Amino acid sequence: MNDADTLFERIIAREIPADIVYETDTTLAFRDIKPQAKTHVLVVPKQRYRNVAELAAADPRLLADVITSAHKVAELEGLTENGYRVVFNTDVHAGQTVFHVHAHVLGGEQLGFFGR
Ligand code: IU
Repeated sequence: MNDADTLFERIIAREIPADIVYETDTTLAFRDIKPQAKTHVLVVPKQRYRNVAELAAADPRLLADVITSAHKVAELEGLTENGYRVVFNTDVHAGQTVFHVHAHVLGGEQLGFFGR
């Protein structure tokens, strides 16, 4: 990975503040600064991969950690009774803007369908 650092490395390093809701040895979860649902938390692996496909290919256990942390966040945020959504935007058409893989955990209200 030789792109410039993203903001997420600086959040992981505690160089810039974030509203952190959960942390493990390998992952960090913090609230999205521009929430798209009543509850909107991002889960990132502390090690940087550009997107979920690169993470899956390089370290499937770490991808499992991200998903497990996403579910833990859902529990902590009270989302498991009515359900929640996990999204990985991947590259341009999906609108990925931060190239440090992150799972969006969305819920807390009825979500609409999505696409175009
Ligand atoms: P995307 O999947 O790359 O499109 O999502 C990036 C998200 O990161 C987006 O929802 C931003 O609001 C969010 N975000 C943030 O929470 N804190 C930041 O410092 C930055 C982006 I930069």
